[in-house]
Amino acid sequence: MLNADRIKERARQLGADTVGITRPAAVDNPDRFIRWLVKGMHGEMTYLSRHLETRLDPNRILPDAKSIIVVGLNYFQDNDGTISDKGKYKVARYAWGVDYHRTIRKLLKRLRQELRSNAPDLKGRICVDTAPFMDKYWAEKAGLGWQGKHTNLVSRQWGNWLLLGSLILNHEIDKYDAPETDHCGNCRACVDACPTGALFAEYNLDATRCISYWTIESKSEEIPDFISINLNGWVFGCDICISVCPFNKFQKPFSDRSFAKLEEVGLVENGAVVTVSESGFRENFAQSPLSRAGLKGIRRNIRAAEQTS
Ligand code: B12
Ligand code: SF4
Ligand code: SF4
Repeated sequence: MLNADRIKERARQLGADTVGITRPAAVDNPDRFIRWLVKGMHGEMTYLSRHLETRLDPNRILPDAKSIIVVGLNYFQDNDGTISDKGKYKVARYAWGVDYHRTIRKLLKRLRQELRSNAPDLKGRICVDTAPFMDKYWAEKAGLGWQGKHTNLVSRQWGNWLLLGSLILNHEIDKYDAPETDHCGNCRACVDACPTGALFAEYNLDATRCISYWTIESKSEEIPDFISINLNGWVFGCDICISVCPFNKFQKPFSDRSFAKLEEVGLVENGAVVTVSESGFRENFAQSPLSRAGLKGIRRNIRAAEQTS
């Protein structure tokens, strides 16, 4: 049987800041997710409605799944780096460095490879956003934190700055972690701080009202007025609800260098990116999460932020 302590130690050596292990099972309260979809709160993110049964049961991702190892990587950094923090426009922190999908996938691939060398029949599926898998839900089950009222995972050790990835295995592990409990209490700082009302109720987010959705995911030609007037400089993602959380008193700077702010991010913060060519953008931002919106999307967002600045 695989040894939990050894797995955790190795995952930490490979770059994880926090690790937990849980058993797979069907997701509790699947109705919440289904209701959210039925109400159309996913907007253009139609991929969320595909493979619904798989998203609600990891055994459909890996038949005979026995364990889920969840890692969290801390990406926090202050605005005091060498690169401009006086830009006109704001980029969400998770997008300052190299795309975390690559970093976390690489870590989990290495871990899987090492586990396989001791257990040749081991099968493992890696999930970092791309699989139909609920990253925050499983991270809570594995004890990394809890889903706060802004719906993201909050950690008592790291605050709100963890990015998540999971490895589903067909092997038992000798110890499983207890889920973390909710520590939000009476606080509702995140809900009150959301400028667009996207957090329309505690633990409920309507993506179609969220700045992060409009500036990253939407392919719409223009940003609607009810979002533009609230951008306040945000042109890629939004960190408002996760920044105001009191559990950020535990935040500390990242240790994985891939999260260090890339110089190109300055081009977006000062607006100079609008003059860059398509090929220049592709080249400069190839490793960056900003490539998800594309140059067209970033220009659209800057136009919208400009209108109201
Ligand atoms: C789609 C998506 C988005 C969408 C929708 C966000 C959302 N909250 O669902 C948009 C584009 C808006 C978005 C934004 C962001 N995202 Co995003 N996103 C995802 C993605 C791909 C899927 C999430 C999902 O399934 N949403 C569907 C909804 C229905 O699920 P849910 O939030 O779990 O909702 C549940 C709760 O509300 C709960 N619920 C309802 N009522 C109640 C009541 C109680 C009491 C409780 C406890 C729960 C509860 O039930 C719902 C259904 O299960 C995940 C990766 C993944 N595959 O999991 C990353 C992910 C959630 N995103 C991430 C990040 C970093 C962000 C941003 C911070 C980026 C930014 N700075 O702009 C913002 C945060 C905005 C916010 N407040 O959530 C990280 C979060 C890490 C963390 N620490 O939690 C993830 C996990 C990616 C990763 N692998 O690290 N994202
Ligand atoms: S990311 Fe911004 S717009 Fe979206 S819920 Fe949080 S505060 Fe509101
Ligand atoms: S700001 Fe308050 S309510 Fe929101 S997640 Fe943090 S502790 Fe919970």
